[in-house]
Amino acid sequence: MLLTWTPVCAIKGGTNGYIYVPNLPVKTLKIQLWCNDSNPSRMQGDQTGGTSPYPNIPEYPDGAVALKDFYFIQTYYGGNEGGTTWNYMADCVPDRTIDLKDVNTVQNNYGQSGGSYSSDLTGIKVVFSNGTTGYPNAEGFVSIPSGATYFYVYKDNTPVMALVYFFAEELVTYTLTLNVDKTTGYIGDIFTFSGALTSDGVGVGGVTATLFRDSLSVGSAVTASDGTYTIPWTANVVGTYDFHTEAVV
Ligand SMILES: [Ca+2]
Ligand SMILES: [Ca+2]
Repeated sequence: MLLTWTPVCAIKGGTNGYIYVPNLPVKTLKIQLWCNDSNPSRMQGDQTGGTSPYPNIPEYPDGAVALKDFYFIQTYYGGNEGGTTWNYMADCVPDRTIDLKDVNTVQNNYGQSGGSYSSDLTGIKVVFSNGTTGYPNAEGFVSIPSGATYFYVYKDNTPVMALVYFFAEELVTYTLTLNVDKTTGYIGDIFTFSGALTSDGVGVGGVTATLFRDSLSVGSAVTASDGTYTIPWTANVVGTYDFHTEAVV
């Protein structure tokens, strides 16, 4: 589901980890890459040349600061966020304006190549201007707290230069609960498992919840409109088991 989202814009941060929240209705960010080069500052200004995963934002770093990068930034020279000639990816020293600082950065790093980036988000966190810390989910998404105007990206508490995409969509967090009417019984007894699938506290109906006894599927039910489900299980084995439910939304 998330993979079908189209980003509104992208920003490649500074070596101090700083990135501002665009002055746009964005709700979610995605950490795409971070620079794991031994000298990350030499890759500041590497804004384009690579193959972008999103056609509407063709700029993507390629590990080299070359003519393409220079011309790209030069095209937007003098622009300010919200102006007619503006491109977030050209703001390589992120500060909502494309001025000499951006151009000089590309010039200083011009000719650097072989830079490396990582998409391994282990240890990556985002600290927002309001003090909230966000941790990327498996796909790299982090909710932007309302009112946050900027953030810093860290890897194991060290600031990193990251490429971040911004989305208008809100990140939805699903919760699946499980209860049981009793925890002991005899062969032939019916144990009634129940719970609810919710998204940010609201029930999600029409989704199949599957009950597992250890790793074995032993029953399923479709959630009602309020997200609740009930799965009976008739004890047919002796022993102590762990039960859990799973749902694919
Ligand atoms: Ca480049
Ligand atoms: Ca700038």
